[in-house]
Amino acid sequence: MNNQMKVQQIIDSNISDDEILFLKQMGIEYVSVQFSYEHCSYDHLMQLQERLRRNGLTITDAGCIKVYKNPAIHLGLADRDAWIEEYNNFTRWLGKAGIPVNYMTWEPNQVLTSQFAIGDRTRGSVSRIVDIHELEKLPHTHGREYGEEEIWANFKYFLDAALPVCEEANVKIALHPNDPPVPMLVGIHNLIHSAADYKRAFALAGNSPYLGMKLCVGCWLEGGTAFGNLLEDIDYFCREKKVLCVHFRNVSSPIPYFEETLLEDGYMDMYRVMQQLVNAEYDGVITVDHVPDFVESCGGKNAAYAYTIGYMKALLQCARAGKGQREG
Ligand SMILES: [Mn+2]
Repeated sequence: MNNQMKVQQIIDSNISDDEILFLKQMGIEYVSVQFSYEHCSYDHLMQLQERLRRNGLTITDAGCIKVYKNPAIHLGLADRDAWIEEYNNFTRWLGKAGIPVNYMTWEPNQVLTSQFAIGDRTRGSVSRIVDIHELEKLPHTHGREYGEEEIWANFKYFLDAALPVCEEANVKIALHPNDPPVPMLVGIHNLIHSAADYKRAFALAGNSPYLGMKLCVGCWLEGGTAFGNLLEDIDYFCREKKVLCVHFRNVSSPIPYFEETLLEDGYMDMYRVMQQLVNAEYDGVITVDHVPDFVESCGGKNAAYAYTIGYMKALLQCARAGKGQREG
């Protein structure tokens, strides 16, 4: 792979031939694969990789959501060792297939959302809307409160079991922030809700090169200054070689309330974000994260992806031109 930023798209493991062609038509060459649990096997991974390869697509990273967003691992439930073993097996398969990155997001309840609806800033599209004050009213999801120290102890337990396998397989873990990034919701402390939490996680891993991040611009913007300083953090974590993937997304404002918007409609100037990534010589993958739903009879979600990917690719080309880089 070349040493410039690579535009990637997230796909499901059950991707159709038409969807593969759609990616090719948009000029996508790199993919991130979300494996459904029934596809979670070495044979399926190899079959999919071969099928994608024939169509000019390279898998740069992959994960199985049921395994990496797993309450037993995150909360230290009775069957966590069995689930960590499943996680480690997935790491081993990725290693054998030459895919260098597995995922982790410490979200036993997955991404929390108030509603998917047309908002004030979504131009008539249904999009994700979060009102932290509403989410704060939700009851505990796992019977009791899981506090900060307990969650970090569970994370350490996971690292101790997973990192040696990562080293052996030469596969890194890309840790995504908690979304939305606030200290606690539904009775569970959120492991990663700030740039400082990332530094704590990396220190806990003994600064192993096998623990890195999915730098989710959307989460950084949701959290605002409580999360960190996005532009400075991009520079810092890129130079530390901790950024394994970038999620490119804009929101209307920082919490307590935000709507996911078109890239040009949120409160951040996404060109500055792209310039900062180019200036920091980030050479990994960059991917469109969530997109609003465009009207169904005009292409729906696919139209929204095509629009957003095109916008992101144009920003990348402009930022490279500004730096005197050529299209790579
Ligand atoms: Mn993200």
